[in-house]
Amino acid sequence: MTTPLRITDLHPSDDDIAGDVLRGLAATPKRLPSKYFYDQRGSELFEAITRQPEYYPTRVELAMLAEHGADIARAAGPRVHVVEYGSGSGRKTRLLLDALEDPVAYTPIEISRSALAASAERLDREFGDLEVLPVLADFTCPVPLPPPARQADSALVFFPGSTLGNFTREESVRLLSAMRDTMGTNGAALLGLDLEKDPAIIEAAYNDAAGVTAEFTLNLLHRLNRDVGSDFDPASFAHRARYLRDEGRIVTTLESLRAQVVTVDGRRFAFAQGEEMHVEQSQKYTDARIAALAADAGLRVAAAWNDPRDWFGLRLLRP
Ligand code: AVI
Repeated sequence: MTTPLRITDLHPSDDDIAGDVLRGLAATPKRLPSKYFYDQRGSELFEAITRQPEYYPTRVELAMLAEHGADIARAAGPRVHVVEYGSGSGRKTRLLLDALEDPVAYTPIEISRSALAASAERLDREFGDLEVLPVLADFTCPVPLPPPARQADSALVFFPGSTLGNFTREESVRLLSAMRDTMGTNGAALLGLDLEKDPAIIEAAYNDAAGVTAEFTLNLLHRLNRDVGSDFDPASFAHRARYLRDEGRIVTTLESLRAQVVTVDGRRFAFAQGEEMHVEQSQKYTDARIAALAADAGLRVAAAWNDPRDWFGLRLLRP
């Protein structure tokens, strides 16, 4: 029998879901935080989104990690301690770890204990020689890294999937600054970022024909009904995802299909017919936008890779 991996618990504070929902519904326009998409069903639906023909980011990024692995490894340097922000399916991590020269340790940082344990155990099984040091923490704050048994030359933060795009600009700068503190002065961060392109391609990616993204968005209401006792009627809301060209971002809303009242924790919130509640943004990037964001966090772009169509980019940021 294998011994379970030891998790370093930095005691992240629990989400105040009810408080966040009440504050969001009291705002004008109404909004709900996109981080609450990812309950178990939401995570499964997101995995299904990544397999839709219209949702190109995952496919393109996986191909890039396979294609540019040797260059990324050269730019990152040998004997790195890989620190992944969040834990996905592990497909991208596997490609990165396979490409790197003699990686010393792998630390996934996650706020969900079950997601953290699952991803750490999977990678531990697959990479027998690699030390896996999972940390239960909120990665939007600097995280003291557990020291590997074998000394690493540097830390490499890995944040794929263009997940940075789901944060506001202000939050992104804060997150990148926290990353800079976590990686140390000779560390780096490898980010996957979705690039600006033909708006029709982007809009299709967030409005797949099979309706998986719509189901993912509406699952938020089912999740809130279960976890905060709200009485949203998911059938009375519709998924809308629009690309705002001037801002280079997809904004996803839930549109109320009729005039209705939703009750949360004894408080009543009226929705007009056609009223849209903001639930997610997905920023798309240009080189100028990436450089400015990095600079605001005390980082610079040290290496860059794009796919042949310039749809998706990998960027290595250093202090
Ligand atoms: C996780 N995140 C980067 C995805 C995105 O593309 O913004 C979430 C998503 N929402 C709808 N489709 C995918």
